[in-house]
Amino acid sequence: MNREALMEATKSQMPERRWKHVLGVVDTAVELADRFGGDRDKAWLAALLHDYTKAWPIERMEKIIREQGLPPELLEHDKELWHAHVGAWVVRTEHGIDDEEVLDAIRYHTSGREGMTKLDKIVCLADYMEPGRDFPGVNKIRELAQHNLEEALLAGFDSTIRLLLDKGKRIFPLTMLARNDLLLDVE
Ligand code: DGI
Ligand code: FE
Ligand code: FE
Ligand code: FE
Repeated sequence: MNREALMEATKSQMPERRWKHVLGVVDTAVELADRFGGDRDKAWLAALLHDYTKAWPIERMEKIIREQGLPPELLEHDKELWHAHVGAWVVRTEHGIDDEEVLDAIRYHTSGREGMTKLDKIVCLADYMEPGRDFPGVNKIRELAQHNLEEALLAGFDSTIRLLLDKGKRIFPLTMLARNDLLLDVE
């Protein structure tokens, strides 16, 4: 499938507002790949597909998690986490995406994980700081991202963890592992 067709297929999964976000993440991820020596083609592809199932009905995602052997503990955490794992499964199944690095970057773009690859970091950070994003601390993240991939991403996870604490929500263990791991990198 060529780039245009894959873009059309992705656009058709979501409302216009979400598609704008995806295009922002694509541009930002490619920019970050150039800045930090990442693979810009993989960054483009992973960013395009990162929110593929974000707008899908919860029941449709739950069914895939249960029936396709995705981590069952996802079901005990915020539903916001589901689309990342489900998305990786769907783009492999529906579009034959078989680049494991790209699939991992999609799969871990929300939670992060221990030992994030450069591509994981680029996609996750681009998701935090694309031009359409607006939340407390986003400008600080953009500033840090001028020079340091890890410091910027750490600031992103810190803001998410604070938000989850404030809302009294559970924190997915991979997010804590990702955050602790990044902290070792920046010290
Ligand atoms: O899909 P997007 O909205 O573009 O962004 P995302 O995939 O990074 O989802 C972020 C949301 O997930 C954010 O509102 C916080 C929520 N969330 C819920 N539980 C967790 C979590 N995010 C992380 N990193 N870890 C969690 O445990
Ligand atoms: Fe997402
Ligand atoms: Fe994210
Ligand atoms: Fe996103």
